[in-house]
Amino acid sequence: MSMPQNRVFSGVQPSGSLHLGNYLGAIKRFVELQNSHECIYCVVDLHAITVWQDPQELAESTRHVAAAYIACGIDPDKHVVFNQSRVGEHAELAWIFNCVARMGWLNRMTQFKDKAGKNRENASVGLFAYPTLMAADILLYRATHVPVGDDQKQHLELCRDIAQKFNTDFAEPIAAAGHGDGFFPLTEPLIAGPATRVMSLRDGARKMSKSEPSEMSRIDLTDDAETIAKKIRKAKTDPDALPSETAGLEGRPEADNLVGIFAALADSTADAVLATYGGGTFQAFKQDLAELAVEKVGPIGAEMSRLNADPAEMDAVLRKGAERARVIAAPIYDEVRKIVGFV
Ligand code: AQP
Repeated sequence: MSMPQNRVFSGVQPSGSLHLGNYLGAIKRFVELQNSHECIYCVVDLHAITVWQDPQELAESTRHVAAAYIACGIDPDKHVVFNQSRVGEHAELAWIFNCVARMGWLNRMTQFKDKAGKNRENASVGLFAYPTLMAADILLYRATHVPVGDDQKQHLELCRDIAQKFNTDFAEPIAAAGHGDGFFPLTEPLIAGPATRVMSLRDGARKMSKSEPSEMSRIDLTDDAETIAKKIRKAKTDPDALPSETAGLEGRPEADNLVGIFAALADSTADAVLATYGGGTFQAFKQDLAELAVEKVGPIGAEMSRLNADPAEMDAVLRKGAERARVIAAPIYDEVRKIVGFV
């Protein structure tokens, strides 16, 4: 079994409505990578239940994320689209990684601290172990690249630490099985572009997030044109004019965020956006940003609504995708079993 050279894995949690941050930070990149890589895109329902999910809503959201993938341009016939819980090896490998990773490593994870908040004693064990399951998702396919938003950078570093420790701990059986350079790759994160961390429209210090109670804080991919325009119009800004260069965005998180969103939607750069809008008012800028967002997000939302009307079709896509995922995962996991010493 040779090491794959350019296999992409990534996932999105079915934990609520997908928003512009999920699109610009992750799914837009997923779409672009289809031309150059073998791609496996997962709806990570096992991750979603690390915080409480209503079972019926979880099932609906799982189909909705699959619909979002397809509506954004992922081709489930050419690449693999499936939901995590259908491939049992994700959880099995995660258990092995729970025994490889160290408590100290997980104790440093900032996402756990943010999500558990002050009530750490009451957080689920699953929320604490979230990053080991994420490492299992990626390494079960020996994926070489993972496109993610900036918030997942630390988890990707942990994934590399786990791969490295597994390769070292089991160096002898790995070499005996003919995997001279180590069994798991040191997977590269792909975090690039002007919108790797899209912030809340109401607070430039907070990440745009599905679980943020205020709907005005995010643009959902299913928002209609009027709602998108209203949210952008009401987005928090400061009283100054837009600067002409990116250095002038320092200390102005809300302006920085809107310029980054514009640049990402226009496939441009913050410098180019400021070359056009620098010195002008937010009012004119927001007007054009709203038009651009409606132009880019509107068709995705319309296609999602069409796909969401046929849940059986989404189930069929996910079922077929899981069968193809298992074909890749099963022989890799069989090797892991032998390496670890499971008979
Ligand atoms: N605000 C964001 N900016 C850029 N990228 C983002 N991502 C999420 N939010 C932003 C990226 O989207 C992918 C899927 O994320 P996820 O659903 O698996 O989990 P998350 O990062 O926890 O997203 P949310 O919206 O904040 O969900 P909740 O509120 O449920 O925790 C990832 O690649 C992520 O980086």
